Amino acid sequence: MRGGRSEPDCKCKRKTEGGETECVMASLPKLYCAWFCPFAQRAWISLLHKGIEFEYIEQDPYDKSAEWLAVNPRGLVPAILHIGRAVYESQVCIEYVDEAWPDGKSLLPKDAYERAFVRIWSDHIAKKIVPPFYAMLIKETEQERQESKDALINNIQLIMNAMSENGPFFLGKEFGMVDIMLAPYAQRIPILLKTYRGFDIPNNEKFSRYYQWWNAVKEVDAVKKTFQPEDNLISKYKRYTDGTAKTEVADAIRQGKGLP
Ligand code: GSH
Repeated sequence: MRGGRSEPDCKCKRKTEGGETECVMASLPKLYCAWFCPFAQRAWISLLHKGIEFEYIEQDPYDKSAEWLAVNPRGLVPAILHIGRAVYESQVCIEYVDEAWPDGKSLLPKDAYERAFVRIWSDHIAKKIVPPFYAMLIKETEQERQESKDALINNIQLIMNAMSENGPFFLGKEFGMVDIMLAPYAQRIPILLKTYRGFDIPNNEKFSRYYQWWNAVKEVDAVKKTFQPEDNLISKYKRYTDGTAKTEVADAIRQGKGLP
């Protein structure tokens, strides 16, 4: 168990003045996560950053058991089970966590335009950064990988240009949704793309705002707590580079379809 309480899903009853109540563990939100998954990492960071007590459940997302599909009919991590109802899709999870626990730190700004701005750039990450990241690992020809690399660099430059001028985070002083959306990939680029494709975002004047951003994000407590040993990630992602990955993401990239 990481991140939340370590006790098992407890069904015990306690006597209180008002009568019998269920143990607090039964009512804690549950995060269904997989240690290696960048999408799940977003939900994990959100819960940690908001300071919410939760139960971490390591879920094998490739085991499409009836029990798992009952939590998330799409069979993907992450999912958050809260008050008997499941929320899934990483982007939705970030917004849900922010809205269901409105106290304390906010992951999205209050202003309607700024919220829209955050969603526009979250969408950019989902559609323009995540696909070329995976394509660089999965595509078999040098030419396809080069095209993905060009797209990745270009689309990182676009988001970098949209970052607040003084930073360090996307919107400025507050860490939030766009930072959470991008962090798992910013973490994996210098580990996975460097190891398997000899690529990293150039650390030069042109990308200085990107590195200012990443140097701040990787020091945020909630982000740091989700980091896994680099060697474990490298081993886990090998299957993407040798054609053996049987995942929905790998299938979508191979078939040139949108990601799940
Ligand atoms: N759009 C989903 C999200 O943003 O939450 C994607 C989640 C996703 O693809 N998760 C992967 C998964 O559950 C693990 S990294 N894969 C199961 C499978 O491919 O069968």
